[in-house]
Amino acid sequence: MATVVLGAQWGDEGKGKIVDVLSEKAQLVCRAQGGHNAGHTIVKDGKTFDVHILPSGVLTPTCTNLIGTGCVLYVPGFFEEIASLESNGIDYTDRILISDRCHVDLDLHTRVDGLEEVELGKKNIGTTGKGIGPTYSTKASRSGVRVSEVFNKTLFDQKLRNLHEGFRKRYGELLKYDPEEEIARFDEYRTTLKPFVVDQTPLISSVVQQGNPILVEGSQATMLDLDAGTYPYVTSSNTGLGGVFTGLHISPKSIKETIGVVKAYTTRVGSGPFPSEQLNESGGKLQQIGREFGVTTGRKRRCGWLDLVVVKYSHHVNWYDSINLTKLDVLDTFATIKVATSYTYQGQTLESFPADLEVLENLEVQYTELPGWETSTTGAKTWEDLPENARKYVEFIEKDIGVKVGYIGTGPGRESMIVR
Ligand code: 2SA
Ligand code: GDP
Ligand code: MG
Repeated sequence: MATVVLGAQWGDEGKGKIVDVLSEKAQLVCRAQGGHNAGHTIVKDGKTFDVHILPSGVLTPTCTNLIGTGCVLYVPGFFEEIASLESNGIDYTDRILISDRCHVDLDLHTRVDGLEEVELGKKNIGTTGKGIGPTYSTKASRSGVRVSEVFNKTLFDQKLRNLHEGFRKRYGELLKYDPEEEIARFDEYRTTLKPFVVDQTPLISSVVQQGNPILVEGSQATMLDLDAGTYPYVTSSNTGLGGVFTGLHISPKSIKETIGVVKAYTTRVGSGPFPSEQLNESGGKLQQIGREFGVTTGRKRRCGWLDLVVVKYSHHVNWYDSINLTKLDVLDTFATIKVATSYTYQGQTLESFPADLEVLENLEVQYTELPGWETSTTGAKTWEDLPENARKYVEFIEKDIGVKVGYIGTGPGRESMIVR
């Protein structure tokens, strides 16, 4: 049976932490979508680990970790992460697998990502610059390269030269890319990559048929989903529940629990609408106390109050069975805490999170003010450890969304978690 962990806002809610915690009970931890744009931080025994393409079960010795079909793989980045495991003395032998159907994120795609952003000028997406959009684009236009094709040198070289030719026609000299250099690099990866590559279908089906636990780790989040998110300010994969099925081919019937990870406030990195953003002292305080910096790019994350219109919308996209509310401790010093509870546009209350960017830019946000608790919750491990106003904050969220808050984060370490 599978447990699915999904980001409910604009990412960086703390998915890595709960996946690490839950991985102790999983046989297989799978990533279904995204690439090394993700940045999942795990704090274990006082040590901090960042993973990007590797699933967050890698630190759990009993866990096998799969980079599933719906992911895109940047091979040099994969080997860098493997090297970092080695330098930290983590034994990953036979525990890291890559689907042979993943698409390969090439340096060529990285170059194109940069050029697309430059072309957009002020309207740029604020991508991580990791080639994600161009890799999913070549996948959709059927000219991409799959991991299985890396092992057929003649085919791989030809496909890479063809891709280069297409982009050269589009960007000319600006491309500044030599396909032969990348081809030569892949001549070296070919043998080192091979042992990691599998056909995911028999692997997943045998784990499911034996009734063993699978944990699925979402990356990015609902509001960055290619279909459900704030398009075009999104990533290029389905970060919601749908991506789990296309990326891993598990049956909806085998999902036992879907956990939505919700930060106790909101952050966004990159451009695009963010109705509850606080470009003021409160936003600065959240950024500072929450140490809100991109794990992959180091960019400062934009910060604002918790937005329940967003979380409710995200619930209606993914249908959470429970919520993991994270970073509650970051709110410890606020005397009052605001929560966005509805939007109005041209005097009318909106029924749900709107699709239209024009509406998003011009809507008004209604907030409910709740009293803070002004007491430290850092490291709290039980519901009773929480001050009354913190419990009321959690209950307010539960009531508004209609989903139980089953897990509460009170610090970065895996032990700082309340399970209800
Ligand atoms: P891309 O690179 O094509 O996926 O960018 C498109 C948008 O998706 C956003 N995006 C992210 N948002 C939050 N966290 C992500 N991972 C890193 C982290 C981000 C970082 O964990 O901190 O280090 O900057 C992530 N990955 C993609 C991106 O900002 C664009 O808005
Ligand atoms: P992800 O992309 O959803 O995995 O989240 P990130 O790892 O990018 O960002 C979450 C950050 O918050 C990381 O630095 C975590 O170590 C940290 N974190 C996670 N949960 C908590 C929590 O409950 N409290 C605090 N203070 N930090 C947390
Ligand atoms: Mg992150």
